[in-house]
Amino acid sequence: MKILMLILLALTVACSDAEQRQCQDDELYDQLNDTCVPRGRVDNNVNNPSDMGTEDQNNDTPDADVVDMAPEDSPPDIITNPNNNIPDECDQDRDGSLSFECGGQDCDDNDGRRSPLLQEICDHVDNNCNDEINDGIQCSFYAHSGDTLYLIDPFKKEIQSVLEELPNLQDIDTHPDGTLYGVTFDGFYAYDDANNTWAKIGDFGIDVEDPNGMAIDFDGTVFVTGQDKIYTINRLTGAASLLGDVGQNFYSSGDCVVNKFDTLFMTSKHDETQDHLVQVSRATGEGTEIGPIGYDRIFGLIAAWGTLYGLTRDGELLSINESTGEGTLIHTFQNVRFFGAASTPDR
Ligand SMILES: [Ca+2]
Ligand SMILES: [Ca+2]
Ligand SMILES: [Ca+2]
Ligand SMILES: [Ca+2]
Repeated sequence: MKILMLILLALTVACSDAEQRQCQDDELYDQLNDTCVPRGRVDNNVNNPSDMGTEDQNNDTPDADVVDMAPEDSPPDIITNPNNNIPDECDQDRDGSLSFECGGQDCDDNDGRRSPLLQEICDHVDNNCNDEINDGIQCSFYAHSGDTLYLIDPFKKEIQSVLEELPNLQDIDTHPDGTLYGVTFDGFYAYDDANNTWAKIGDFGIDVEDPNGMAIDFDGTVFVTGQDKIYTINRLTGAASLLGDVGQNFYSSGDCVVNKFDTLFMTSKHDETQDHLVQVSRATGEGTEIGPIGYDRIFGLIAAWGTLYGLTRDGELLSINESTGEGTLIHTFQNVRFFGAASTPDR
């Protein structure tokens, strides 16, 4: 009995396939009425959406909607973007916004980062086509010298003084909740931005030699680098614990940082000619060389908007390649000696 049913089923499928292949190129197979119909008339004959799906699978023909929207008499030389049916020549960057030439409002049809449909983000361009770069958004990170807290905009290359009384901070960083924390030689601090003051949370409790770098990861774990060691800090009490030796003669030059992938980096001054970028295990503190940066005395590292920035004692702002360590000068701020800097909360 089972064998008989299988044979019948196979015959039915074979018969059905054979009938479908009989339709001409300009026809579609209408399964509901078991007949071939001219393209473009399928919708008139098929009322049940589920039947349309079956038909598509059995006939290997274009979707009925596509047939309706792209009739056969379309000019063959205009290619349409399958996502929005705008001719490619009118939307070269495929951001869904038409060029001026085609009557649209895309202020740059060769740049998908720019369109009146987009929101402004922190980068080097005017994303929303209103002729202003980064308007209406905050694109700055905190940095500090020995006595002044600054906001730095790396896109407009602007620096703004925020506070001029600091508790001898060696470095600062931002918790994912937005709170700014700092370390001095003798303890752990938090910035109270409502009152524009720094408050001490507590002492380290152990000897931490020359703590000159601090970073906070996405779990809120606070790391501090000092000489050839890395520590973690209890954020509620300030108490420090040794995580481990960084190893390989690495020696903290001035900062560590966690990027948006939670990778921990530090700068090392073991080479007298220049600082090196070192990746550090968040579990053991063990360091791995990434590469020479080409600049020395990098006292601030910042992860922000997907870029790793460095700030030097000579007022230089660098971008640092996370894969090679190579530093590129963005700008030199005059008369500023950077001691430390903080990443943005979302890195
Ligand atoms: Ca466009
Ligand atoms: Ca565009
Ligand atoms: Ca804009
Ligand atoms: Ca922008």
